[in-house]
Amino acid sequence: MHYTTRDIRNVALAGHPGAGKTTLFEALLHAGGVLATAGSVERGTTVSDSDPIEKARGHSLDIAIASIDHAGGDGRPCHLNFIDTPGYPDFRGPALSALSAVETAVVVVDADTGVEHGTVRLMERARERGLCRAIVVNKIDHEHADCGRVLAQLRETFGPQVLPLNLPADWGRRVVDCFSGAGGDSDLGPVAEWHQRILDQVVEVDEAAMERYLERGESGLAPEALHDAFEQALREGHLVPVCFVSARSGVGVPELLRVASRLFPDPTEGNPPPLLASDGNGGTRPLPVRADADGHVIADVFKVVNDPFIGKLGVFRVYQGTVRRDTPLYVDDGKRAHRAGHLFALRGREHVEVEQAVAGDIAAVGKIEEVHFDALLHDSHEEDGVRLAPVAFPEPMFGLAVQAASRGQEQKLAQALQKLAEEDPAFVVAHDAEVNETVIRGLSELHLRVMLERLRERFGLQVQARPPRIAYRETVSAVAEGHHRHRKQTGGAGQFAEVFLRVEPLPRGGGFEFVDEVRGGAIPGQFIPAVEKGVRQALQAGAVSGHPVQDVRVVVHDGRHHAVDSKEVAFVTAGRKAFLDAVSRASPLVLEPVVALEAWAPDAQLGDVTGALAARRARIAGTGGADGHGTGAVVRAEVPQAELEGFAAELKSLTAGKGRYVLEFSHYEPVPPHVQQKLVAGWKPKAED
Ligand SMILES: Nc1nc2c(ncn2[C@@H]2O[C@H](COP(=O)(O)OP(=O)(O)O)[C@@H](O)[C@H]2O)c(=O)[nH]1
Ligand SMILES: [Mg+2]
Repeated sequence: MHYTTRDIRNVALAGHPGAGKTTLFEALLHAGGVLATAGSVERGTTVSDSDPIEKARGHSLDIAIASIDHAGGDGRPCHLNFIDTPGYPDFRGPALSALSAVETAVVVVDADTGVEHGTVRLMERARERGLCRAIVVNKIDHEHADCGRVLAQLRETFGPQVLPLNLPADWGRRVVDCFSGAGGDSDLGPVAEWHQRILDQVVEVDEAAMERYLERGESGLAPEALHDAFEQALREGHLVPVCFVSARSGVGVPELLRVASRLFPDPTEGNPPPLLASDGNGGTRPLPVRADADGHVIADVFKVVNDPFIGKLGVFRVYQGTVRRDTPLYVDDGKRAHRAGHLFALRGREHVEVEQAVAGDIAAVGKIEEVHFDALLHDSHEEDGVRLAPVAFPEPMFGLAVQAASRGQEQKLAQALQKLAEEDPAFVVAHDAEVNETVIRGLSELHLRVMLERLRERFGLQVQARPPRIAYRETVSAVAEGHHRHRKQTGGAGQFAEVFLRVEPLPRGGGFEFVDEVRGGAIPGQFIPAVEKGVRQALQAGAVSGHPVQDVRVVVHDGRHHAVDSKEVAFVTAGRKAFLDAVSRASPLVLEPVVALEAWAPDAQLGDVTGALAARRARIAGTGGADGHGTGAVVRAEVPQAELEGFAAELKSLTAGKGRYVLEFSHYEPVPPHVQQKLVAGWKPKAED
């Protein structure tokens, strides 16, 4: 079917785990004629949860994309790209990247459990990203569903701009339109009342429409004027429409599809994408882009898939222009253009070859090695330096040091880890050169466990894993002077250098500054870099406990040299030792990484979990019955990373396996004195001259 930019809708399904996103995705594909029958999560037959590990676990770990071609309003075609996202915060890397590729986020809420912490978190992330938001209340067939209560709760939580487009009727056996229609009764009272409310809300954004509406009532509103006001209200968050469905029985699903085609924004109607261009001075400026199919190509890769048959696929969203098979594509600021050759539309794990992707569409391209998550694809050097504003991903802190279980597989392991890291922006692989150790980091123990399962499943690799070293740092907490005179006589030529310097603490995150205040050539200019080099050596190797020193300023202010014996190497040594001397007087501190942790546990075990965290030097930031329906409470805490060893197992045993947690980097903080003593005593600096 031929479609244009105006016919496209990009919609991400987001929400708390278990709300029914994957089931709804399946039901939409069925209602849209893509699937003859809808699969089920329980039987492992859905398009979205098609990965063997997802099937085994019964929930989504990654995003899935599929499109539906559907007759929209007025006989126009409609091309809907739906993205199903995982709800668990452990897998929020891929979920957040999906939000950067769509105009509309549909937050799915369970009619039984109501608003949950995942609901609130994702509504917030979608708002931050400038997306149009809609809410789908799912499971209206559920025996405990209480649609009236859930709607009230949604309006209480997110504001009175949350208003239904349709209403459940006959106790969830059908839905009635309350936006275009005004007659009849529903499970939530007379349809006319809700109709009035949503119309009032929509016309509020448009003064002219408002006036006509007040004068002549609804008949004063031309359909186009109402449509435009509706889009504006969505864009501004002045309206968050609600639809009711049962993904399981299919009630309300065709209606939702119709709402998406008729009322969700097309790529020209959503808020403009946050594209940035370089301003020529190392900074960036906003780049206004229109979803114009005839413009230069600007597309952003928001997902990388390593397909066993096709190889590496870059899934991209086109913001401007049209990508054809023979379009030359530059990746970021690369010099050489690539020809796509083949373009694909996605349906879960399957790919269908397509001719082109117009502005606003989502498609995939294979066989371009340079493609990576967040790569910008463009067809002209004029767009060099353009980027999509980065998504604020959490910095992963749950680490494991890994090693191939059998010898000779190191190379294969490195490549496999590289591939996994490409697919998930919250999974990183680092090499700790000092101890020659490969460290993987993710958001939780579960996150990494799934990655290890993937290594086994997809690459046939077994690994040994253990906790990695803690990335301690050192700093100083006072200003102090340091001095060193280096003199060495070996046979004929000697070495001489003398350095006076001062160290000063910088605020946390201040890094390192080096200042030259030497007057009158006491240290000749050409030797200053040597002094800095020596200081940097000590910075790297550590001064008191063997960990890199940070957040210090070093001011070199005096010294002495010798016309013949002063050499670069002499000043390197003098600089290093003067620095160590200064640090030893500057009340040095060992810093440790502190993580922000969020743990979920059944209400009854909340106290035990809080206690277990407190015993690990945690500062509890807050606790709460997160969803208020007895399905779990949440604890937020700041905990030194070093104290978290074994916490996964402890949480599991305290909560009979029901507890979960995720963590991300928060900040560095001094260790308690007894820990510092231990770390300092345990360090043996390498013997040096
Ligand atoms: N009763 C009922 N159960 C549903 C409905 N939609 C989903 N479920 C069930 O809710 C559970 C979670 O569904 P799933 O689609 O995996 O949720 P997700 O985590 O949001 O993707 C599964 O057991 C589904 O069968 C519905 O409309 N009605
Ligand atoms: Mg799911």
